[in-house]
Amino acid sequence: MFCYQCQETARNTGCTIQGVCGKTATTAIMQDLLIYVTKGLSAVTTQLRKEGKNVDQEVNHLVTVNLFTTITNANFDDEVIKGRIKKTLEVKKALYAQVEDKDALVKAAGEEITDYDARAKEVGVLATENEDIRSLRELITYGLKGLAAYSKHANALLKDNEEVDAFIQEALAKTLDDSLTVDDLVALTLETGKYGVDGMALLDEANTSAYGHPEITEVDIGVRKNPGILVSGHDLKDLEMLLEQTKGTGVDVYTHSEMLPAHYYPFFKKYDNFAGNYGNAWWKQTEEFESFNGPILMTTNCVVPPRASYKDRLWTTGAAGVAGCKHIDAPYGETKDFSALIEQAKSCEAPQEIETGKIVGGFAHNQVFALADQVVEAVKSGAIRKFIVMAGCDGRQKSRNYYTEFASKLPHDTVILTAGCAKYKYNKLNLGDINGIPRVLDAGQCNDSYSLALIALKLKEIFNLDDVNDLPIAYNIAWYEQKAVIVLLALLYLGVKNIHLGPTLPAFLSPNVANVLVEQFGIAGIGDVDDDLKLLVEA
Ligand code: FS2
Ligand code: SF4
Repeated sequence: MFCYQCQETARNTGCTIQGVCGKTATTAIMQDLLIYVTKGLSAVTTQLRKEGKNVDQEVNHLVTVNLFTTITNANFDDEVIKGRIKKTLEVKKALYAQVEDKDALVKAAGEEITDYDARAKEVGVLATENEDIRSLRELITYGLKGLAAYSKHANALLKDNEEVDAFIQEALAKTLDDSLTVDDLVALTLETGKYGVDGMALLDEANTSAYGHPEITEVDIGVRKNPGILVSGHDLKDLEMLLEQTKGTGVDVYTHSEMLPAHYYPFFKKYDNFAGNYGNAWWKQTEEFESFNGPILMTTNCVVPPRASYKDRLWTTGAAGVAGCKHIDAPYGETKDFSALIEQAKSCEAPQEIETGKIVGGFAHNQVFALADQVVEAVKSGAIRKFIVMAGCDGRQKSRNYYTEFASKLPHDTVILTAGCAKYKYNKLNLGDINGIPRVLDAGQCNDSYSLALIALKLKEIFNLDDVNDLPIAYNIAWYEQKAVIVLLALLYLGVKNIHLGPTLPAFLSPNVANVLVEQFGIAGIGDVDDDLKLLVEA
């Protein structure tokens, strides 16, 4: 196996024996094959569109779920992955027959595969020999994985954007096209960022039209006395179905990690049993799932392969999967039946309290625009000197304590704008407020980085600036998995420069590709906290 798609990749070069994430070599190569056949299918659908034929929505959904399945910490179930490969090959074969100009297609489009193991070993990342082409192909593929995840959440709320799906497939097909040069692929990388913005806008529209606009909310981080179900991952539709089905059962529902922002939506406030947030970012789950005592529903990544002590309480849905854990699913638009999970909860003890108190969030674009006068006044008077965007992901590595230290040492006239699970590094530090504006403004999940971009664009308009980079905003972003890649590409597309990215730069950037990002966009890594504070705050 060879995988270097996430920030925790071994020695910051690549996982080769097994994943630091817990992915086995068998799972890794099956995921490579799933990506390969999905690219082949995408070549077919792209050609069909060129020939003026329609591609069914189910095919678009197959592509996005396939990509999502291979995101870091999403799926550890080989049988599920093999089943997806089989299904994809079948759909591809049927559609291939409809293509008129078969000569226009890459080999993968017409390829039939029977020996999965043998072929899987040949189609991984290292199959591309030129390291710059490989780097760009992977950068694009990872961005598309993130985009597919966001699309999938919108699709669950019955919102689709055919242009985004067509782009995902066209770009996937292009990563198999040997005629494309480094320059072509750099251009395709930026185009991926454009569709990243569209995909996040689609999800924002899907979430806010279903659940209302996030608003300032205090979220309890303690526990109640009833048995509970813990929901993690990013899928709000799953949460809605679970809350509906637990009404009046005496079972409380708590959020974990990236599900925390669900509390900010007006719609979910009507559920009396929606108790609060339990625990921290994804990587602390092995301890926190144990002490939670009740069932846990993983709606997406980030899953850590479970300890035996709570494995029978871990359930998955959607793209998430763990061999040996129960999985509940239903087609988009249909209700998932969580009754077995709820029954299990009733027989469990209430969660063990690990923290008490409250955290505040809900600062997505609509809420911040409502506070615009206050914010603008604070900037004009000098009460707020600078905003620091510290969105992104959290992770296990000790080097990420940098972000806690950075946040705690920020001068008192600065405000952190955040989204994603990166916030757990500083959202319980009680950093205070500036004239009533909290110093940590949490917009929501990683996809709500879109809100941060809208806020920046709004401030640019209010302050009548030509360039978003002239705003008093600095970017110190933490990344871990591939959704952070699409967020990064989206910010680059919007013209944001000088983003600091850490705790390490992606291993999949070859020196030449990293140079392009440095020269064209001023991308930089992180350094010493005190030096970076000077660089980001004083500059
Ligand atoms: Fe965090 Fe994991 Fe959100 Fe990432 S919970 S690193 O999936 O997408 O952020
Ligand atoms: Fe390694 Fe990350 Fe790939 Fe897992 S996802 S195998 S940790 S690079």
